Amino acid sequence: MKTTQLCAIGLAVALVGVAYADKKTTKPTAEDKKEAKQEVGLKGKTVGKADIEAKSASKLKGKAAFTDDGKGGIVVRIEVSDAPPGEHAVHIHEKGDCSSPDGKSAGDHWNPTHMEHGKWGAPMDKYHLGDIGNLTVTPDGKGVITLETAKWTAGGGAVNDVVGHAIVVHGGVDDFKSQPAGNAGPRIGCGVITGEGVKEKDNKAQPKK
Ligand SMILES: [Cu+2]
Repeated sequence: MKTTQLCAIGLAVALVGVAYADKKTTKPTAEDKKEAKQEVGLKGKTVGKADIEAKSASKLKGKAAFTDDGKGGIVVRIEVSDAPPGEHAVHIHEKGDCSSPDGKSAGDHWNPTHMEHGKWGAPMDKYHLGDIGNLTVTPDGKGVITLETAKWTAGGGAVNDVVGHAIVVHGGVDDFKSQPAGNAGPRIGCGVITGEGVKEKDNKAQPKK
């Protein structure tokens, strides 16, 4: 009897401990955030961002930050949580419209260079400027993907301006081959890219031709 009681108390203490530890890890401190930013070289000023919302009945949440890399390029860091573990295609899609429940309102891939779909960095530039790649989500439902490139601009209205388009996270993996979009399955997350530090009248999330 006594042993049973002791066990029960021990279990209760352990459970409280686990709950506490969980709570601690889900709330990153300012220090953690600073470290994460330095880790991927996001020291420059923020030039764009997107809040990624759940689509196709997923529970996904996420955000994207575009920052100046100080070398004439842009770094994007996209992070998701409450996502299904595994690999998920991430693209920039043409229209800055995430209004439909299936995310299809964001249209096709953003492809200002009129190339075929492919893997970022493929020879002869045979990929879309929105072909970011596959993001790996760990069993805790979290994942991060980063990309640094001089092929994008943000906020100036150039043909390669990411602002006004949408980040889309897919349920499946991008095979980097199938046309026009890598056979990546349903759209489980979508977020319109808005400019930071650009004039408000230029900052509307409108589809570009
Ligand atoms: Cu896509």
